[in-house]
Amino acid sequence: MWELKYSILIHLMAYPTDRQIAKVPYPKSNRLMEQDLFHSNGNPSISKLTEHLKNEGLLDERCGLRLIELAKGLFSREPNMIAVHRPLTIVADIHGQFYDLLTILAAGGDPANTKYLFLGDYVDRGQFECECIFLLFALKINFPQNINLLRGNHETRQMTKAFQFKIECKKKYSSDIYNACMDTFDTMPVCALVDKRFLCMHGGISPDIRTLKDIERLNRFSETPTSGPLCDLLWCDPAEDFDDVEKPNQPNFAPNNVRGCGYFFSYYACRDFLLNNNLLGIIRGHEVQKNGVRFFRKSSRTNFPVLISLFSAPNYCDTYNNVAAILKFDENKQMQVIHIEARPHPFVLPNYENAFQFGERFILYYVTQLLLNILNMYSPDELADEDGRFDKTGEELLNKKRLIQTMERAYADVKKTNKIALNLRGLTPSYKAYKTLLERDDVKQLIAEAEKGRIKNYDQAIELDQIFERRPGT
Ligand SMILES: [Mn+2]
Repeated sequence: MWELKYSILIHLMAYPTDRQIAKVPYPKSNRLMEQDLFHSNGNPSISKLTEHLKNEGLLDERCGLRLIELAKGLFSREPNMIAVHRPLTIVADIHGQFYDLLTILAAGGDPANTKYLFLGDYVDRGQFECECIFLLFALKINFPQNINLLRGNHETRQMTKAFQFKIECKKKYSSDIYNACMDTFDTMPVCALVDKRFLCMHGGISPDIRTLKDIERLNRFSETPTSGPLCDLLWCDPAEDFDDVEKPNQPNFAPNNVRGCGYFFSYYACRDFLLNNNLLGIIRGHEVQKNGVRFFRKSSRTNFPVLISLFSAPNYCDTYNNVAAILKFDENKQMQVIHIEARPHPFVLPNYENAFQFGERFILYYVTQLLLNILNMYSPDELADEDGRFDKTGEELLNKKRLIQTMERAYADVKKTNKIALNLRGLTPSYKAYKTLLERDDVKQLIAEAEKGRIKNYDQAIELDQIFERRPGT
């Protein structure tokens, strides 16, 4: 009896009735338990998981770890280059945009009877990275033949630490969940061969990879190195003048100074690689596209684009205003582009802070402002002296005022950080990474723009965001 009353009390405390926006549902407060998620056959329930995650619910720690471990077992047994066949839906970068991933799965076909190939970059930038990982891993466990997940350049310790997957794991779960994810990322395959005609990877081709055998020979089971073929597959980009084949002296491979590692590859590098390996085209992700997809120059031999660049995160970083795309290959060798529009998602403060942590910086600033305004009602003479005589209390007040002035300057800075973080939305990585970047001229420009207001269009976003597309520390 007593217990029942107590639980009603908790219930009333947890759910106040006078909410500002009553139609917004409460996040799920219970953690999804192992026995509730997993069927008796050992597979997780996709519908239960999706419903729970969609409502911002978290998983019980053991439940999360079991999903990650089961997926790891499956990836570990796959070759470096997995063979996939039509019909097939190809999806590129997701970047923690869980609510858009749900749109993608609805548009791409039911995973129970549709083959999928994902080109990597499931985490970082967006704010629902754990949700993406749990759902994708659960799909892999249920339909291992249908769900193919390649590794992207963000599925590494270095990137998740500089961006925010590590922070998200620790805020929502624990270091154990983070470390288990990292060990699992180490096991993910890096390439896929579609119908023996299309080679797919996250970044691009490498000067160190001449044949498909070279891919099969790689040892992929480690943190992605900072150079070499494994790094290149995940990091390379097509050259800016890829389609301009008339341009003289184009190198096949040039160091990628935008990313700080990997290469820019040319049309000829791509064409030669395809020719040598009897392939029709390369399909890759890694770079945002305004309309979700870019078809590069066609080969005169095949009349088919040698390279297709795909991007599946709409309104990337809540800032780019881009439309995303997925590719559907049907039985009849037809390729269909499906565009994906961004959909609204729950609001999350930068670095997953709660309103009190975030608001504290504003409050500290306004409190010091208030105190200063009171002290400013008196001149320094008035504070230090009384009737022309030296006064100890006045001297102390003057010292306090100096201290508050220093505090006010510091709090003005952190208040500015708040404002910039809100204006930049998904563009800024963690505060920590952002602080070390503060001194750079291009970053100062970014911040000056962000102070003026929110980044509004695609061109502005892509220009300002370029610094964050680099490998950290390069
Ligand atoms: Mn990428």
